[in-house]
This record gives sequence, C-alpha cells and structure tokens, in this order.
Amino acid sequence: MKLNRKLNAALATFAVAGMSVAFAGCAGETGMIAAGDAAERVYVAPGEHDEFYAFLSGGYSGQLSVWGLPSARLFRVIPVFSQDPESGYGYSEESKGMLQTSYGFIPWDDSHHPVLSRTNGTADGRWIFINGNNTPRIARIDLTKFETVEILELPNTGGNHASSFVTENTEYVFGASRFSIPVEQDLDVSIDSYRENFDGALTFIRVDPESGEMELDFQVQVPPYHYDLARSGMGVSGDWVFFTSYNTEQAHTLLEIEASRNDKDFILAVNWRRAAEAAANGAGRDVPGTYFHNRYDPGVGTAVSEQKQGVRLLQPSELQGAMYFLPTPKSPHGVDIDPTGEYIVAGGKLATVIPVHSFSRMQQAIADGAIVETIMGIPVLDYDATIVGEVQNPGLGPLHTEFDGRGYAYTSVYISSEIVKWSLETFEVVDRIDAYYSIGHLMLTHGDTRDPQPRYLIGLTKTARDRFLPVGPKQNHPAQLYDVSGDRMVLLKDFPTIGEPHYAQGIRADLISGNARRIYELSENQHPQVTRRPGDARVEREGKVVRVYMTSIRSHFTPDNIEGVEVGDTVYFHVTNLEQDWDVTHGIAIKGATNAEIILVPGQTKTLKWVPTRTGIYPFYCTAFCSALHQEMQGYVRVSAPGSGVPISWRTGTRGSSN
Ligand code: RUQ
Ligand code: CUA
Repeated sequence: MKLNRKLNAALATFAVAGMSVAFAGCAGETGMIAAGDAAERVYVAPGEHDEFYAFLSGGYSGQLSVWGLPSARLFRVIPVFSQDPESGYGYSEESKGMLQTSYGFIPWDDSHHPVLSRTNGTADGRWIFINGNNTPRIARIDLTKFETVEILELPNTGGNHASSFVTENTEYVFGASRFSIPVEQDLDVSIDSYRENFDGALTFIRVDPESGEMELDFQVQVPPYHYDLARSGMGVSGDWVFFTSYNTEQAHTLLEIEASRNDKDFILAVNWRRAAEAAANGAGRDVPGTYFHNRYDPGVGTAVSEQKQGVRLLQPSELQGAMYFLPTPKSPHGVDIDPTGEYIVAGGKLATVIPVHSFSRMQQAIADGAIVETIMGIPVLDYDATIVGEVQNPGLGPLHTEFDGRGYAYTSVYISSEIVKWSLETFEVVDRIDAYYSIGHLMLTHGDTRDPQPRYLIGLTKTARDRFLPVGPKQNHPAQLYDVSGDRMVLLKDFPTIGEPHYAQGIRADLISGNARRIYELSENQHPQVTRRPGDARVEREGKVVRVYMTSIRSHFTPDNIEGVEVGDTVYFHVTNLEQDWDVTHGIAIKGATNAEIILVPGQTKTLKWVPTRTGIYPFYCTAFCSALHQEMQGYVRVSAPGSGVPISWRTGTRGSSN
C-alpha cells in the first residue's frame, strides 16, 4: 500500500508537470489515472446537477446525509435519530415526539444502514429507511420532503444492526437482535444464564404500499447468536431473507476471543412470505413488548407518538420448511445477494475466502435432505451442498459486497484495506484497488438492486490519518469515490464525510428530483396553532401558559413586542412562516431559552417552548438570513415578576392590536 501511495503521488506530480497524457493509457492496467482526468470525471460545472443522489448513514451522529455524485457535494443532513439544533428537530414541540421511546425521550442513536424503498427490486425513490442500532428503531424518511416522517421502536431486541433491509416491493422491512437478550421483557437474570435465558429475535415489519407506514407484524425467536446483517432475496430468491449470524459460540464476555472459536457460523435463510402467512394464520403467541410508534402527521404538522403493547412471537418449529441455517466461515459480517437472486455472498470477517452460496443449490440441498443437524428446530444444511464457490485470495477480512450487473462483484476488505472485484462466473479476483484506510461498507450506484448502474462506487473508510489536512486527534471519516464503468476500478476522489457512514445508497437523480417539494401550501396547513394572516396574530394567556400565535414574513414577526409574561409562565411561540417561495426560510430564537432555535420552511408552523426564569427584557430574532433587512427581523418580550399585574399585550408597528 505504501508503494502504491508513493506511486500515486508520483503520478500526481507528473500530471501537474503536464505529463498526464503519457499516463492516460496506464489507467487500464493500474487503476490509477492522472489527476486531470480524475478531476474531469468528478467535475460538475457550477449550476449543473449531479447524476446521482447518495445517502450516507451518519453512524454515531444518528443522522443521514445527502450528497451528489460524482461531485461529492454535500446537499443536506437529514436529522433522524438525533436532536439537531441546526433545524430544531427534536427541540421544536412538533418534532419531540419523533424521539419518544419506551425508555423516554432519547436525543441520539447510532444509525447504520439506509435502504431505499423498492418496486420490482429497483430503487423507486419514494422513501429511505434507516436503523437505529442502540435503542432498536427503524426510521422512514419521505423523499419528497427529505424529512423523517416515522420512527418505529422494536421491542425484545438488543442492538438493531441487521436492519434496515427491504423486500423487492417493500412489502417488509426487517430488524434483528445483534446482541441477544432475553425476549421476555425486562427479565432480571444473571448474565451467566445466557444459554438458558437469552434469545435472538427477528422482526418483520409490514410496510403500507401506498403510505409507506410501518406496522410491527411479528417476531421470530431464534437461537441466542448475534444477528449482524441482512438482505432480502431478489428474483428467484425474492421470497427469502438472509441474516448473518456470529457468536454461535454463545459467549457473553470477551467476545473478541470467545466468539471467534468456531470455524463456521451461519447465514439464516427465512422464507418471509411463508412466515408472514403463518403469522397471519395464527401461528405464534402474543408476548409482552412495549414500543413506541411515532408518526409525523403531515395534516397537523406534528409528530404523534403512540405507545403500543404486545407482539406476536413465532417459534422456528412453526415455520417448518421456511428456515434454514447455511454454515458460513467465519464470523460473517455482511450478506449480499446478486441481482439475479442466485448468489448469496458472505463476508467472513475472519475468513480467508469469500464464500458464495447458491440459491438453487440451497433449494436442491433442502430437497435432498442434506441436513447435518437441527438447532432449535432450524435445519442446518451441509456446507458443501449449498456452496457454489469460494473466492480465493480476496485479501484479509472481507466484509461487504455490491454488484455491477455485468457479472462482477465488488467486496470491501477491511484488514488489507482494499476493494476486490471478482467474477461471479469464475469466482476469481480480476481487479483490486487500495482503500484509504480500513474500508467498511461500499456502495455501487444501484449495486444492491436488480438493476445496478455501474457508474460509481463509494468506499466508506474508517480512518483518514494523512488523507486530509490534520484537524487534531479526531478526523472525520473519509469516503473514496471510484469510477467502475470500465474494466478496472479508478480512484477519482476522496472526501470527508459526516458522522461515521456505515452504509450508503446511490440512486439516479431523476428518480427523486422531480418529486421534491418546494414549499408547504399554506392553504393545506392544518396545524392547530396555525396563524394564516398577520392580522390573526395574538397572545393568549391560559393560566400559567402563554401562547404566542406569531407569523413571519420578510422581514418582521407579528407580533414583535410582547408584554405581560411573568416568571413561572410557560410560553409557546407558535410561529407560522407565511412565505410561499421556495427556500425562503425564517428561524426564531430567544435569549436564555434552554432549547435550540427552530427553522421554518415556507408554509410551516412550529412551536418553540420557553420558560423564563428571570425578569427582564428578552430579545428574539430571526436566525436565518432571509432578506436585506434580516437584521431588522427581531422583537422583544418583557418578563415581569409573578403577580405583577402587567396585562398581556402585543403589537408590531401600528398594525398590531393591544389589550
Ligand atoms: S457495519 S463495516 Cu454497521 Cu454495516 Cu459493516
Ligand atoms: Cu427572517 Cu431572517
């Protein structure tokens, strides 16, 4: 790798010296091209648009970021599981409900795997789902608004990592326990009773085909292994979903060693269609399970949180013929399905090969009864009966694979920090390229769907070290952009990302851009505290609660002078942005509020809560530079002592009323 880096540097130097032409011909052989050529391939002229959207998970930021490819320009960060002071998400009264869980309000999570909704196995650009790993949840983001509109908590689950992955027509989205725990809710037992009391759980969530709304359909109890990743089948395997598992050793301490003993762990294949039928026909039993279902109601512009109870739990014994273990070396991480649905590719973190199972061989093995043992009612198929190839010499630590639809697969390899391209026909490596440094996931545009568009590949690497100007001991995680349209992979660019992107999705821009909304229609705003005209703005006292019904339009708030608030009051600013022009945003913040600002897009109503604790004069102002007179967009609230008798009054200029 060191050598290659030197070579790269040398090439760059030559390119600068005007010798790029001499090296252009080398690209085919080396996977490296001159800097000028690479620059041209990522260049999107000012005012022009990118060819693809890329959605990168935020990892421990809890969010999802939106980029353009090939320019690698950041468009937006969509808040999902974490409070976001930039937008007021998780701070405004309307959005707080999105972060409610059975453990209370949680301002953070660890988001891993975004997945786009699909129609006929193809990304359709309607929604994107992403999992929260820590307090198990799945979120759905509406891609007309690029906003989180739903978060569903998963009960009886520890670490929802094998998520979110959807079936070919988004019938189901899946979750699973990465850390097995007792499925019996809140059970207080010794950790040493792992084998007796701990369980794995798979969660099947039904998705409404029209609205996208999720509904926890049922769970399946499975042996207490760690379920790491999942993929639903496609085409021939479209009725199946595949989960990787590790820790078949059932260790509960020092997993680094204890969970690395077995030569093989498993891929768990589940016929989701048959499981869903069984659940619908009454299989399983109802067990306790407390979880929150939070939905953003677009009509009233507010998150509605519902606490739900109980879940249907099925046993593998009730799913005879619908669940099989495929032995897989060694502590597999990713499992990925090729566009035909025939190949099931695992990434054994500690394996020396990339094992490839075949779906038709799996079917044959089932028909032949090639079963080596049965665990908790789940038959274990013979490894040799299902395996169709092992990619030799893939590098150390293969993790994740994507496909180009032309017969090649691309696997990220963590320890040797490279991407290997291999043939699905010969299972031989045909190309490899360095990743800087320690690659985790990779994403090829549409490369996890039935119709990959082999243009770009992003490698999501874990450490930047010397790639960028140093910014102290903590550097942002980088990504590398490769061109995969030719025979050889070509590194085009590297760029720092936000949070720690685990996985990403890439989609042709035209599948989304035409549907993106520009404003919210004021006429459709059904928020209970909407103020449609400045003339309707007012301040009302209801006991200790003061409600400010406020409007914002360039460049003033109505009202902007408010008196009669007392220490001990709870003040709600219900602000409606009256603008109906694309991208004219106002915000509001008030001195001393233990809160963030709120940002309002055109036509939207949001509420900022404020509990003043001291008397005095409190300025508030618009936080978004909205117009030439943005600096003038401000106001004052007078806060008096309790019982001071100052009457509620309000005004803006001469237009407001006062009483
Ligand atoms: S992980 S580096 Cu959360 Cu998907 Cu594999
Ligand atoms: Cu409104 Cu600045």
